[in-house]
Amino acid sequence: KIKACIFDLDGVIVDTAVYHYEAWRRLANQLGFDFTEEQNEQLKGISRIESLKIILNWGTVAKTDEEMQELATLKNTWYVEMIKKMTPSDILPGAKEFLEAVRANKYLTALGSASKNSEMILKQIGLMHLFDALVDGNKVTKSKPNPEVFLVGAKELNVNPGECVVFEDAIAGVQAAKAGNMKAVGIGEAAILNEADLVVKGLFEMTIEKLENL
Ligand code: B16
Ligand code: MG
Repeated sequence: KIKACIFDLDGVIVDTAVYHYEAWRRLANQLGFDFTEEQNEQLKGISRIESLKIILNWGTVAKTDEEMQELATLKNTWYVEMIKKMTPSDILPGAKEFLEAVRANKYLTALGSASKNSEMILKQIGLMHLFDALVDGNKVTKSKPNPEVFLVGAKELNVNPGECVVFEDAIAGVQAAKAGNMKAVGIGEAAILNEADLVVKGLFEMTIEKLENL
């Protein structure tokens, strides 16, 4: 029986991918190359430092670990400037309504995000109060598809992994949920998120009935 819902942040509750792309692109441009929106898709759900490594590889730019830390921090400074301007109008369609519905039906809720900026984002969009637990890049070390972020979420909610449903837009995130023995609802295209138990276009398509039938 399902007892808890664990939500990814970027791509499920808000579309911060556009801000990540703008900030990473600015960094790449500064290093003398560019990358496409299509390439940016591959960075979804991937941690900050792993993303940087992938981007540097695209530009065939080599940096030391120390330089990489500096570049990641610089990108984050630009990214934070952008997310500081976020408001509740940035919440993706149906996200707030579905969170409220699951809570009204006595399910527990947790955030399971790779982002180290998740608290600031949730505060900006005014959704902090709808989560019983917050697990993000500050609490875990292993990137999705490793299930760590979701397993810690289940632990904080005091439920078994088999009692959790994960909502994810990234392939690596769906794989993480399945690796953790959880149900996975993919947010996006069924052809891409084919490992999920159910795929919807957005949380606006989710209902308590669909949740109970998983
Ligand atoms: P930060 P999610 C992920 O969020 C993003 O999809 C990914 O593009 C980003 O690199 C990662 O967070 C880390 O974010 O730089 O803010 O720590 O989808 O796991 O909510
Ligand atoms: Mg995501």
